[in-house]
Amino acid sequence: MTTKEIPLERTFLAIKPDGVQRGLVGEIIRRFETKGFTLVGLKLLIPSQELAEKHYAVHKERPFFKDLVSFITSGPIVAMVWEGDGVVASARKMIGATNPLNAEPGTIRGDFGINIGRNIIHGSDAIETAQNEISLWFSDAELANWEPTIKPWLVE
Ligand code: IDP
Repeated sequence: MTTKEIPLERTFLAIKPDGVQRGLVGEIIRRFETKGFTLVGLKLLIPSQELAEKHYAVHKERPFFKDLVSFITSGPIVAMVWEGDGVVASARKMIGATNPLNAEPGTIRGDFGINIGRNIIHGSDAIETAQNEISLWFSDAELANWEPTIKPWLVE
């Protein structure tokens, strides 16, 4: 069986320090794996101040910026790149609304969070943002170009 050619799309996801501390790493990875997306990059790191400030640069003028950067650099995070058709928008749906109190049950934030400053996971909000975030967090050598053997059973 062969699969039709579908343009590959990638997104950047990061399990924030609260998600790691609460032991949610396995649960979160499981959700994206069982959905059918492909993991192409994965590392655990404590982000530097510089990296965190670059990542959240768009929020520089917001009142919560300082606390956000200080939180994101406070402990290990799990940085990931996932691949699959429509993965950027689909991952955002699976993550849920920014404020976990508004996030639907069944989403990661809806199932595991109660506070906007502790919302467990980051996901790129658009294809272009994803491309920028992936190159900010990962070198080309850290990304694996591979195709799961199960693909014909996932994609027509
Ligand atoms: P997103 O993570 O759902 O894309 P953004 O609006 O891009 O949401 O905000 C980035 C992050 O900044 C959020 O995930 C959250 O951690 C934090 N944040 C956003 N708004 C607030 C706020 O009003 N108070 C505290 N933290 C906030």
